[in-house]
Amino acid sequence: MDANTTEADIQIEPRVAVVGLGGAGCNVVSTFYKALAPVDTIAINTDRKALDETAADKKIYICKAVTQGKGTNGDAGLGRKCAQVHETEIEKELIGYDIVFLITGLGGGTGTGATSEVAKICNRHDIMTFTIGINPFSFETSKIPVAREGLRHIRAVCPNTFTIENDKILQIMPNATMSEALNAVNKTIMPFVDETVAKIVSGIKSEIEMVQSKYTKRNSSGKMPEIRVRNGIRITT
Ligand SMILES: Nc1nc2c(ncn2[C@@H]2O[C@H](COP(=O)(O)OP(=O)(O)OP(=O)(O)O)[C@@H](O)[C@H]2O)c(=O)[nH]1
Ligand SMILES: [Mg+2]
Repeated sequence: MDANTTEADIQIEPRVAVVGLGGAGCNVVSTFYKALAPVDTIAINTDRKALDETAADKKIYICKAVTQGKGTNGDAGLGRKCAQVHETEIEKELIGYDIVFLITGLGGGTGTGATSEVAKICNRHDIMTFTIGINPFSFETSKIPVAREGLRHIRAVCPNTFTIENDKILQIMPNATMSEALNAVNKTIMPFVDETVAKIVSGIKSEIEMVQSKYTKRNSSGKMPEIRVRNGIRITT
C-alpha cells in the first residue's frame, strides 16, 4: 500500500460465518442460507433428522456415539461433551473466518451445552465471535434454569453474547401459532448480523483512514507503514 492509496482503493472483506447449534440454531441458519452473501452457514446438531432438514453450506453431525442421532433430550452436559468429541472437525471448519456468529436456542441440551465449546475454539483462533442466545418461552419452565446456567458458561468465554426473548413475540403477535412465533423470532437475527458486520467494516475503515491521514500529513512520498488490524480482518487494496 503506498502513500497515495485512497479510501476507494481499500476493500475490507471479512470472512463471516453464521453457526447454528441445536434445533433452534439450525432453524435460524436455514433462514440465512444463501440469503446474506457472502456469509457462510454452518449447522451443528446432535439430531440427525433435524440436521438433514437444515439448509446450510456445511453440516457437522455431533455425536452419533453419544446420542445415537436423537438429540440430547435437554442435557447440556451431553451437548458440551458431543462438541468436545468433535472439536477437531469443528475447528477445521472455523479456521479462516474473521467473524463468527453463534446462534443457539437456550434451554435445550445441544445448543446450550455446545456453544461455549465452539466459542472456545473461536477464541483460540482470534476470531471475533458473537453469540445470539434465544431465551425459552416463560411457559417452558423446566428449560429456564438450564438456559440460565448455559448462558453463564457462554458469557464466560464469549463476552459479546446477546439474548433475545421468545416471549416478546407472543406479546407482539398474541394470536400467532407456535411456528409463526418461532419464525418471526428467527427472522430478526439476520438484520442484526448484517448491521453488526457493516459496523465492524466501517469502524476498521475509519481506523485506516485515520492512520492514512496522519501518515500523509507527515510524509509526501514513500511507503505506507503496514497497518495492523485487530482480529485478522483481511484488507485488500
Ligand atoms: N426462536 C426460536 N426458538 C426455538 C426454535 N426451536 C426451538 N426454540 C427454542 O429453543 C429452546 C431450545 O430448543 P432446541 O434448540 O430445540 O434444543 P437443542 O439445542 O436442539 O437441544 P436438545 O434437542 O435438547 O439436544 C426451546 O426451548 C425453544 O424455546 C426456533 O426455531 N426458533
Ligand atoms: Mg434438538
